[in-house]
Amino acid sequence: MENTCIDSLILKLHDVNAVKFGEYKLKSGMMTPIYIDLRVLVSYPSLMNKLSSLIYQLAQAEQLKFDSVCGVPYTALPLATIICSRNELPMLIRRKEAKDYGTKKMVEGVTRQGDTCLIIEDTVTTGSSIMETAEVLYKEGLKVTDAIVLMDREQGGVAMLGSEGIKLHPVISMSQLLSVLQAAGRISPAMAQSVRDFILDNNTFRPKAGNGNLSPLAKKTCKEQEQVLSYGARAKLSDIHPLGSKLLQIMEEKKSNLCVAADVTSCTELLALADTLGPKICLLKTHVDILEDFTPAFCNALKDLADKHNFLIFEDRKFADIGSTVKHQYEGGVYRISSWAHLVNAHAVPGPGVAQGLRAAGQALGRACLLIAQMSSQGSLATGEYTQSVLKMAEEQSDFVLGFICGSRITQKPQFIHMTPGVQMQAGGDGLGQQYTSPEEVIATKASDVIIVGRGILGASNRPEAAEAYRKAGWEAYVKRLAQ
Ligand code: 5BU
Repeated sequence: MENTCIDSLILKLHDVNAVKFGEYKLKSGMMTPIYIDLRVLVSYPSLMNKLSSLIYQLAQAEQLKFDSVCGVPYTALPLATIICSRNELPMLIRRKEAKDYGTKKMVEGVTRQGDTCLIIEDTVTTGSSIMETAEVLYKEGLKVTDAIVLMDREQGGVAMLGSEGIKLHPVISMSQLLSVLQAAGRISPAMAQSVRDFILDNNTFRPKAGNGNLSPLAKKTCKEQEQVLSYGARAKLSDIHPLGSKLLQIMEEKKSNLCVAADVTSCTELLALADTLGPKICLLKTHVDILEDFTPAFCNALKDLADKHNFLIFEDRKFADIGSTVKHQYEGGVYRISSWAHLVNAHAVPGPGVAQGLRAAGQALGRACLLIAQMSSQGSLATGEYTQSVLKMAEEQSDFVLGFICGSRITQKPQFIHMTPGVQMQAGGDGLGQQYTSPEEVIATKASDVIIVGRGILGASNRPEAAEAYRKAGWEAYVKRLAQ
């Protein structure tokens, strides 16, 4: 393909405002300094024809083999139509919504089991729109091996689709677009650099969680992608939540990334545990609803111990309702959780309203929450796309969400704190779905920040000794990761 031809088309795309620079919000909620909107193309037929030709030329140059072509609705639909009409290729149309009468088909056109369909897309960021279309085609018994995209934003789409067995062929890359516009004096070098920085910082591809949902980010990936900062350095970040900063300071000072899961059923035992293990932990996690003798006085006593030993309290309440209800559950009822727990956690299933409801009660008190991005239990449904959506939700509400419950680091943004349950020195499970990973694996390999340990310590004959062993193992793994 002639580069000069692509260069002039890039300038034309800029002329018709299909490429814009400024502050824009993407479908994912992410803010971007560059916006690519190819929907305007339908108003420029000659440009549309040229771009369609380029797409088809690329399919030929790459010697792609396919039986039909499907454009991702809606923007790529007319592109696919032009390509199919000009080259007399069978086309398929993917419906966005099934008809509520007649055949209820999701794909229009003739589909034959085992045929290969080439997907055409206008712009790719994460690759998820192509994946959605591929999944609809798979259900019809079709194969998808390749996809062509007009504009690749270079934010992880190629890698994500590659991991799903689809090779993505971009006609125009973000790097090429920026160099051409900069060379033509359409954008300043500073603007081009700020977009490049944005693209580098916002690579959306994470390797999929695998068996048991808590599979590691490969060591290499962690080291390549992450700028490993110490807990102390992260505590001083300008965009960190104040409570996150406090927790990281405590971790640094006490040389502890250990959170004890104080799963006992008596207040007296819990308070005794908090007093003896207090010096070794950064965080104490409670399940207040398993206490058989709960009284409001218990909360005050626990708060005093948190002050005495400098740890934070995390009530593992796992809120999962609409905003209005979780607000009541958080600040009211018998437990009045917001009055004593520094941190709580929530499932993202209800949508952003769950964090909004918690924020409404907790923000004025300086509280914060963690979102559950993955779970340690076998067969958990919190994986893949769900985990990615949790990450986006946290990014949009980082004034109240300071991190995640997860199996391995899900974002390289250092302001988010990652906490991992299901930790014991010995691998294995508890016979009820819990799956255990070692402190070393969780911190050094999976690049999480905090180990949450319950029965590994509670079940030991000498709890303080066991807590010290976990503190030491977690800290040594952190030091090892910093040195990697
Ligand atoms: P264990 O005794 O170390 O297995 O206790 C783990 C604690 O963490 C326990 O309180 C659970 O309720 C909690 N937990 C978990 O195990 N897995 C998860 O995914 C989440 C919480 Br979220």
